[in-house]
Amino acid sequence: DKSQNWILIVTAQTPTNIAVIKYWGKRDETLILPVNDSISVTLDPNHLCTTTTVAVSPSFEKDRMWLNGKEISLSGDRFQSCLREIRSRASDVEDEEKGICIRKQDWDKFHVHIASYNNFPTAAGLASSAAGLACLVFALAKLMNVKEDLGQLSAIARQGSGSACRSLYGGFVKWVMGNDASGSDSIAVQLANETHWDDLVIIIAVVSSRQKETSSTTGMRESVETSPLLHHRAKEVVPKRILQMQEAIQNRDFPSFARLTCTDSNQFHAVCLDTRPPIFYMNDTSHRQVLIINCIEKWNRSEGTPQVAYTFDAGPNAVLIARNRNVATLLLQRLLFYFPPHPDTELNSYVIGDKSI
Ligand code: 2P0
Repeated sequence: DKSQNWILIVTAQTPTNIAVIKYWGKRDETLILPVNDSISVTLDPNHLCTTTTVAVSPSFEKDRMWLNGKEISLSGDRFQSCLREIRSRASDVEDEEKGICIRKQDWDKFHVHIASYNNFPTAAGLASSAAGLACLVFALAKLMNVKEDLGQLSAIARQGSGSACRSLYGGFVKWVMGNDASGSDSIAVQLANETHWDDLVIIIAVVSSRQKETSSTTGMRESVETSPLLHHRAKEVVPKRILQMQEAIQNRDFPSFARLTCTDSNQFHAVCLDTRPPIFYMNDTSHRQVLIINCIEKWNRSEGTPQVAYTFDAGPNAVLIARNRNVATLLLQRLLFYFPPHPDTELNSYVIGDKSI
């Protein structure tokens, strides 16, 4: 049957992002609405990113997805929410040459195939849902000719994974928590684009490639339920910090940026420790993390002004942000001194933002 014989394909690429003011805790688990605003920096797309190809064809019998070449289930609520939200906003798609015409109301009758690849080793413990879900939503939106702007798409990506909403923009991005119960105002906004502060060099030190023991979703649920510090943080601390961070980014004020980034990472881990039972994201390799934190704290004090910021997510890997290329070179030298290359060592460095270092 000739009318079955076409396929429409879209490919998109999305980098991951690193929070400098952390998201930790939801007020609505289904819609993924956070208890506080967060701010992140989106990495250079040449480094840690996801590439996703989505296709539609009348010959596809069901929705299917492959991750790094292996088929995975699409039955989860979060995937289904994203697919449903995108489908409901689809527009007409016509391609006269190929004889393709899909009417807006007919998108429900078509199935999609999705193939997603991460360009970084999944085993390195850096696999992040952020890039993946953002890329999926963006590629599907293009395929189905969704007219919504990036902010509205970010509200859909958010329902796939909270931090994913921030990966739709480059540069510095704020995820506004919003007030509305529907989540329509819980969206990402770009604070500054990728050229605004391009002196910064981000180095990710892979301290351990082990999978984390507590998933972020479970961890933050337990923190919301049991940590008094989380509620104090969300209400009293983060709102002020968000304003200060926005100002630091606007003014490219590295000392303030570094102080806020390090303090917020430490408070996020303090919330984890304040959770019952406590969550130790820095536990299994804590001596290395303490070494890295001490090394940077000492260095920053000895220079009289911060040179490097550190931040740790829900895993042991260190994300280090150097104020410029020269500092990044010195930082790599110091990292290599403390963690000399050895077949047994797990420390590798990914240099983001400047391939030549
Ligand atoms: C962040 N993290 O702001 C924080 C800092 C980890 C520590 O966002 O349940 O994978 O899918 O919304 O987005 C990790 O949480 O959790 C995260 P869900 P997500 O980057």
